[in-house]
Amino acid sequence: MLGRKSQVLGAAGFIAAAVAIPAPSAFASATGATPAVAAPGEVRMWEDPDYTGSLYVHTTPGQCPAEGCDIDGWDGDNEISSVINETNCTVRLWDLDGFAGGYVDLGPGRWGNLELQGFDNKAESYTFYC
Ligand SMILES: [Ca+2]
Ligand SMILES: [Ca+2]
Repeated sequence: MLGRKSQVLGAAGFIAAAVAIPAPSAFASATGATPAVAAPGEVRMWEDPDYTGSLYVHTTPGQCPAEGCDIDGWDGDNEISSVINETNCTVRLWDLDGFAGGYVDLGPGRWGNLELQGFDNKAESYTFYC
């Protein structure tokens, strides 16, 4: 497991180092950053504020059982910092796996810094309420 994480970080570092920096916007796209958008009906959750870093969650309510979905323990638990909710549902982020512990409800819209909701780097699972 440790090796996998190191490989990911290593690849990202190599790309960043190899790219010339003509302009900030070009730099962002050249590093393979995902666009800070979600398609209608989707929820996306990123590692860092302002929809940057790794895109850890990319889902729709239809892909989630009624009780909720897990955030991967290696790629996302306690790391989510920004969310775009392009559904008509509320997505409840849970502090713990298994839809337990404290939570925050995010209605439709853009949530660029979960620190403002007191929920930065906390979510481990989530449930849709539609
Ligand atoms: Ca984070
Ligand atoms: Ca989890």
